[in-house]
Order: sequence, then structure tokens, then C-alpha cells
Amino acid sequence: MRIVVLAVLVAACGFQVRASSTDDAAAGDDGAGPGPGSDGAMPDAAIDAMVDAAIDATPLLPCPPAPSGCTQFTCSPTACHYVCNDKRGWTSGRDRCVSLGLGCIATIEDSAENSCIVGATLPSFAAGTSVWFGFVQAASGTEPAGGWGWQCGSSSFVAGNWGTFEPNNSGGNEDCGLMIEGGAWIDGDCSTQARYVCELSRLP
Ligand SMILES: [Ca+2]
Ligand SMILES: [Ca+2]
Ligand SMILES: [Ca+2]
Repeated sequence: MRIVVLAVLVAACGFQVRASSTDDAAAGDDGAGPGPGSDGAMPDAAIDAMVDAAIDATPLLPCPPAPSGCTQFTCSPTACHYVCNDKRGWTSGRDRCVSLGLGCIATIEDSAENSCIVGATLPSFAAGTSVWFGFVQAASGTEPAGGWGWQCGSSSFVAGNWGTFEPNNSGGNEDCGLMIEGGAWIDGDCSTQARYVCELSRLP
């Protein structure tokens, strides 16, 4: 009887040891699972892929047809750009973007967007075909370079692409962003009559 009891205890002990060993292996296992760093649930990469897929599946809003006098062009998948050819002062152009349903006077995020606008509008101060965009100087800004910012949204492209010797506040009255040859920016007299670039987000 004692032998039988002892055998049962040994067997139970052995089982416990094996069970314990199995538990340890399960808790510490990372090789057969999703990979290093995994918490054992879903790998981070899989979660990222699901989020990306959800964003990709979000339908972008269509670009409205260009109104008369304006031409639509594309600089990014998530925005519609327009250049409107009825020359106006900066403020009037800004307001016209809104009233036409074309978003807002354009905010330039980077040099690629700057180049895209150049390609689509071929701005030239000499030819009288420069274009207004959404850069404007606050009245409180220190002349000539202080207080410049974007009318709509935000952009880290603040230094942007100022032309040589610009901004210079020539004549003491240049507070609006005008794009000229090669995409260079100048501070222009806001009452200058020029074309203007509007930008509408396609994100829902
Ligand atoms: Ca933009
Ligand atoms: Ca100024
Ligand atoms: Ca200037």
C-alpha cells in the first residue's frame, strides 16, 4: 500500500514538474508566436495594416468641376487645386475661393506642392501672370519678414521659397504672398490684380 501511495505521489510530482515546465515555456515563448516584441495578442504590424486599410477604404470626396474662369489641377491625392484667372486683389481672391466652393486660398506644404503649382500656373511677374497663394503677413508683424503665416490650416513650410531680396516690403505696403517666376515667393501689394490658387481638401 505504501508503495502504491509513493508511486502515486511520484507520478503526481512528475506531472506537476512537466506541467510547470510547460507553463513556463508557454509564458516565455516568443519563437513560435507572432514575433519579437509581441504581447502574444496581435502583432503591431498586423494592427498597422488594418488601420492603413481602414484609411485607404475611406472614400475621398470628388473634386468639383472647375467653375468658369478657373482650371483644376492635381498636386496630391487628397486635395483639389484650382487656378482662377479673373485677376483680383489678394483678399478678394481669398474670398472668391470660398464663395466658389473651392476650399481656401492655397496652403503650400512643401517644395513639391510649390513646384506643382508652378507647373500648373506658370507664374511670371514680368508677364503679369503671377498668382496669389495663402501666405499673408499679420498687421502686427515686424517688417519685412515677421508675422507671416497661412490663411488656412497650417504648414511648416514657413521659410518657403522667398525670392532674392524678398520679402522687402517695397513701398511700405507689401503684405500678401505672390508667386512669380520659378515658384519664387515675393511679398506683394495686396491690391495687385493677379490670378489666385485655391485648394480644397478631399478628406471627408
Ligand atoms: Ca496644400
Ligand atoms: Ca509687409
Ligand atoms: Ca516685395
